[in-house]
Amino acid sequence: MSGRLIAVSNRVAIPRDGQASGGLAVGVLAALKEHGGIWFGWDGKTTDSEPHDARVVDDGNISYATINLNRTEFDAYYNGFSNETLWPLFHFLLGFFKYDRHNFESYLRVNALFARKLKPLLEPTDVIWIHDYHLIPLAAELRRAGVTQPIGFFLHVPFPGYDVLRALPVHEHLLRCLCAYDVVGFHTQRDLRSFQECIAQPGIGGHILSDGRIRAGGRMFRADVFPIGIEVEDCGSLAHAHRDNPEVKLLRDSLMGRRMIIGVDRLDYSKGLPERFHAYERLLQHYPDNRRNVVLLQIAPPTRTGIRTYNEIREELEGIAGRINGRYAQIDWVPVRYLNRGYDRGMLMAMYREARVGLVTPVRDGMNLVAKEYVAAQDPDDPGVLVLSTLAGAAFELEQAVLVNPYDTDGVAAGIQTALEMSLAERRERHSAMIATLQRNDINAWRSRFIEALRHGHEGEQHD
Ligand code: GDG
Repeated sequence: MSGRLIAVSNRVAIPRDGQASGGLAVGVLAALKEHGGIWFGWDGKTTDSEPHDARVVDDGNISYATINLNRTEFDAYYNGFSNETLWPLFHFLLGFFKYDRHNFESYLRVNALFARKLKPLLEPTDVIWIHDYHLIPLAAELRRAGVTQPIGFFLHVPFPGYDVLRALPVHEHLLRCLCAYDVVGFHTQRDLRSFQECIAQPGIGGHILSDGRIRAGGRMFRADVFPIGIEVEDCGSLAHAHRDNPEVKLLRDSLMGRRMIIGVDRLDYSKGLPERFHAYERLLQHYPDNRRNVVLLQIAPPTRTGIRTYNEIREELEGIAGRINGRYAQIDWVPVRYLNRGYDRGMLMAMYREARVGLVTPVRDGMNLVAKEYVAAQDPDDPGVLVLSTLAGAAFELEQAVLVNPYDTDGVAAGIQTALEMSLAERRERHSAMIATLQRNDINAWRSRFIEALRHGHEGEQHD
């Protein structure tokens, strides 16, 4: 069976000339190029009136179909239910979790709107691939509208165990929505096991069959693990190509031989940034030889600025960085360089390569692509060391990183010290093992496996 691919995500990343895209966009675009199809989603704009029908822009065999959203509805669907309810819940961070049933109703209405605007664009042989927690009810809405094509869902964030999920008053509703898919994909075995645990609860009554398929809600579907990867060679070559970019040179010169530790994260509480800054301070306290000799470069572009918690974490970090610099800085050395902005992808890769340590310490993360990009961007002859949180999905694959628990301030400080002291032979050995893992499971393997599962899963069986 072959047909077009219809990718759906909250935002559509339309490629812009001369700008390298990263992460999910690369995988989705490569899949769309191979199969032809549509990328459908929100255009990033809001209106005070009724949203318009999908506007379609064609580029070769790919069409970008976008809609706008009503401002009030968007606020409740995106800032409210998606990011103040589901995001903290799925990251096990109940201290940040809020629930408001009006936001949930908007979430359902926006999903119904997506279904209404997408349906007229569909052809009978299409397969539909829906991305992430913003759109969990979309398949159920499409089914209600009579769509019978294969529909897959990939969750980019972790899936919590039942004892966490049940904090959400409407958890059973969402679990039933997930049963409307043909394939549900997660980053790790752990997420899959949590999902199976939730689906098997009496309120849903799902049965896990011996071949891993699930029977629930009068349907049969597959849930499986598809760990997202990266374009490994591309990271390395971008890093190399941007080596002499004037800003990269400026960075290199400014280090004056000091060793750099790099962190790159959206400014989000799940990324463990305050904990990381505290651990770096502990490093300077407990291993004083590092004073004057290391620099922490933290790049943290702001996101979700419509949500108060995100502005609070920004202020908190500025406070901690200021305190560390106030306590330790000397006339010619500032220990923390905290940059609250984003950089071009090539420049980012080159900065990864300049860093002796990649510090990736989320308190919870679905996968974490920065960890993988950092490894791929290194010079294989003189690679830096990845210090990685055990609570990131990437830790299940990158076993040769220095693994740390982000809540253990002394442990992270010790992990950074281990990385800084590591011999060249050991750095090379760990790096080449991790590169082999990344190559085996790159971004193309991820999207091919998912689409294969989606097409295949739909051929044999349907309803039980
Ligand atoms: C979600 C899940 C999962 C960051 N700063 C800049 C920049 N970035 C790029 C990185 C990387 C991407 O953004 C971030 O990806 P992560 O995976 O680290 O984190 P999330 O954004 O939270 O992504 C996560 C992912 O989905 C994929 O499934 O791994 O667990 O939370 O590619 O390089 N890119 C540029 N400038 C920046 O300043 N150009």
